[in-house]
Amino acid sequence: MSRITCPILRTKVTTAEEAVLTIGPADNVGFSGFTGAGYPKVVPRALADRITEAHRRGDEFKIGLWTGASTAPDADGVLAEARAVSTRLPYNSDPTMRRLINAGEVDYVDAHLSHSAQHMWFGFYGNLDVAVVEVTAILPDGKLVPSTSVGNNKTWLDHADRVILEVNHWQPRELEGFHDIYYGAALPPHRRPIELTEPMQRIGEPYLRIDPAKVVAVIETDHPDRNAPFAPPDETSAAIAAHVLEFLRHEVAAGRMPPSLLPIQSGVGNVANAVLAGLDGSEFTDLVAFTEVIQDGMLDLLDSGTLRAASSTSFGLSDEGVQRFMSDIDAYKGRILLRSEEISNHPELVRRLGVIAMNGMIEADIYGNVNSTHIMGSAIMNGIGGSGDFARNAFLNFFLSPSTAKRGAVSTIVPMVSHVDHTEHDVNIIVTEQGLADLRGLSPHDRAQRVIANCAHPRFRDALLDYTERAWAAHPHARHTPHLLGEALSWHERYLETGQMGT
Ligand code: 0RQ
Repeated sequence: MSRITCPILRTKVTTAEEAVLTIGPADNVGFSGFTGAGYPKVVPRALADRITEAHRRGDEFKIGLWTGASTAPDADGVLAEARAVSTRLPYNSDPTMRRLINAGEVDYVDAHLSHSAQHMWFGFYGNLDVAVVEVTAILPDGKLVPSTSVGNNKTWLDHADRVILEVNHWQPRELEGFHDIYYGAALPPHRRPIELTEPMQRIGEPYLRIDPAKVVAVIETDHPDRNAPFAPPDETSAAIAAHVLEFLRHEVAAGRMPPSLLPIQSGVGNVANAVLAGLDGSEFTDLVAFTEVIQDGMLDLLDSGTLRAASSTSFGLSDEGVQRFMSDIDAYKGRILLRSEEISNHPELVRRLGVIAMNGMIEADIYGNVNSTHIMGSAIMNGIGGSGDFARNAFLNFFLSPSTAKRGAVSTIVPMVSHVDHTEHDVNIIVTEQGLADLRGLSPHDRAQRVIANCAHPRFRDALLDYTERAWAAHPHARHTPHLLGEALSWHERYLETGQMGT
């Protein structure tokens, strides 16, 4: 059964090699894709080949590459290898692309994901020349059934001059009905409230709209998403999860949230997955997620009934997770809703719903500032992603990390973070395997004591206390967040020089 039943768009079926001829040097290209789901599978390789060929002839050819979030080695990876990208936004986790960004060869705009669409609408990024969007099917009236992520697809399709569609037969046709695409956004000063008051409320339509006249090519593919495996929770991530759970129980007992909690958001990675696994074995039931990624841990929660339903913008599953989802896809319908990322991460909605945000971090400092993005202050890891959208507007936010990194050489609790993504004003709870620091309502003095006592690894605790006490003593007239400015980042410098933060 054909997946392309729109007569006009049927006539545009072609090959990836033909399609990429419509992409020119210096074009800005908007890809679908978010956490390895729903990205275009064949155009990136064909484009990389075309650009490699142009480079061989001595021609200049680079594109600006915009996405929903991370893609995969066969999208970001092949284009990075071909040196085909001049600018990249708003989030990347591909190691080859990361290397080029850190080498200064690719300009990277690391934006809050909820901002990326509106920054495009405002004109901050320039013109979008081409959108390359994976879909599950094209309906007779030209409407598009989205695939396993929505991300920025609506914005790219609305604003691009030209559109290339990849219709992926690998994606289950039954995905129709899993999406809610909101078409009510307006620019200031004409903005209206977004009328979403329940996490699973539908406020849009199940399909993406497209002007068929803009479609320059339609390609049929049959390729899997990235589907990265998850490590089973180890002792450290299980300990972090246990602290989070104990704290949630404490909050319910204190009457600050109902027994079924408030909508949960969980970031990417193994620690976040371990927290979800912890919830699965717990007494909590009837939870709901208002999040941006559905990873395996969330499927487990949906299967066991711990989670009633999940609103997201994307999947981010392992192979095993995909098999599980596909084999019982009808049972998930109505319990999973995929939205555009400007809605899944919308500050207005996160604040209204009272989301509990749980995200990884690279390091936190004694006063509670959090670095989510940069290694030793300079090298980008992935990007801020949705962590700021959720954390700043959440009812409660957690930042999670082992207390050490690099096989114990690095303390993730430091005197001063080497880059700030989430300021002390935004950060509620810091958790390591050592324990949990609830910073709500505390002064910087008390925050420092609590972070060091509860979260720092014992090997670094005395040095952190010593630093804090000396900073306090050195500034009799500046005792709000006192620092020893010459020493505050010396732990990072020492690591760069010796491979160890400790003395
Ligand atoms: O590097 O593999 O080269 O050794 O950082 O660290 O421990 O594997 O942790 O996968 O949970 O990622 C913050 C990066 C944590 C992630 C971050 C090194 C460490 C390793 C990764 P190696 P781990 P995780 C939803 C929300 C921002 C976006 C976000 C992230 C690598 O959670 O990208 O939250 N968050 N989005 O060795 C030096 C330190 C270090 C360190 C870790 N202090 N110093 N190296 N590492 N801490 C998703 C989206 O928005 C799409």
